[in-house]
Amino acid sequence: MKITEARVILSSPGRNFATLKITTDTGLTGLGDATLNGREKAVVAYLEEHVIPWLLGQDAERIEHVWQSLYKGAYWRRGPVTMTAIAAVDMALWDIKAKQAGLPLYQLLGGASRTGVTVYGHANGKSIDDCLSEVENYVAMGYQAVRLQCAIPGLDKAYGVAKGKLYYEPAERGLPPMETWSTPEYLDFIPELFAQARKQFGPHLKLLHDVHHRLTPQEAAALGKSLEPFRLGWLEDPTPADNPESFRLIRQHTTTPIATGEVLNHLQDFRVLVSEQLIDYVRTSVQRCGGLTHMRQIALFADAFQVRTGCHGATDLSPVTMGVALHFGLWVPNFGLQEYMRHNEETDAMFPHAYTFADGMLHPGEAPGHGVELDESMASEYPYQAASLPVAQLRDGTAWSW
Ligand code: GCO
Ligand code: MG
Repeated sequence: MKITEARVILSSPGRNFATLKITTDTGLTGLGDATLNGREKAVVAYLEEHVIPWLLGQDAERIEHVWQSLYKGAYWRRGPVTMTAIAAVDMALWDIKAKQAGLPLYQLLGGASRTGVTVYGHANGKSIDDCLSEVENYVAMGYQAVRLQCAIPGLDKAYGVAKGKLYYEPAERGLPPMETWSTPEYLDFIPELFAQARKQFGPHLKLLHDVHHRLTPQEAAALGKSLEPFRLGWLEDPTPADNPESFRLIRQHTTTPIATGEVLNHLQDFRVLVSEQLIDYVRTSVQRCGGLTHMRQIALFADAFQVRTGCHGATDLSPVTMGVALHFGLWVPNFGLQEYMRHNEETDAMFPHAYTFADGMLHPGEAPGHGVELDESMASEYPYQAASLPVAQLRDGTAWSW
């Protein structure tokens, strides 16, 4: 089955998405997600200039061969742009293979290991009360796990709090917005948020929190310790994950479960984190790490060390990624939890999908392929708008991790 056409479709139904559409000589088509938030056009250029010319004429059935050729053939290895571009191709080819077989993708992976994919919602608030009432809304919708992000008294902005409740989106049009960060205020405040949440919601609701890379290992260890009485489901990205050895210090001091790796994109990035059991959940996603082909490898490696999946699923991962992630999550033996930051109505309408939500779980559905399509005429009505993620500074102007 030869690849006859491959195109990137940019759209912005409230936020930007880059979607790769691959067509074959059988008429079967497949979709992959190529969105890299705030750096979309770098991936589009990588695909259009360097990947698509080679892809045309390749055999769509040889997914592994295409993956290895794109990865090894670039000579330059890893990195978010390369791995997102490869992921888009990989997702589209798995979509085609499953459509060719007439099966939902999870059946090709080995079938369902569970009845559904448990997801967590993103509750955010301007105060503790505001945040807890958002948690209540998620519980009312059936969620069994909720991540709590709250404004910090004394700071103008904090990750995860803003514009819209259900549809949180950090990127803003134009140049990057600036946020001020201060660790002492944050460390003083967060334990109180979780003390109140645990008291209000009892022992069983899974409560999560994203530090968003802002602490030093020592500060992260201290935070993990102070949160132990409230038994979090996980503490996410407590310190930047690009120095995996720094998680040793966190691990030595706290039993709070740790999730990391949404910005990582290769098995080698996780080798120390996983093999030394420094983390409990791997956060990378099918979209960030070269697609299903490589995500499988990372997940099965993690399984050998009792580390589970906790895949990234923010709004910048399009419904195409969500579709593939759900087939993966339904199959993968060491599934942990899947993030589900809901898309806005326009996005859901633009990407008609087979996945459905019930009782705190998503199910990928039974449509052949990954079950997500793109309404191209609608996409053409929502053109790409340049947008950037915020950048953070300390009060004295020092650049900080956002
Ligand atoms: C999360 C993430 C996101 C990122 C976003 C950046 O855990 O959901 O941290 O919200 O900030 O994906 O594009
Ligand atoms: Mg995160």
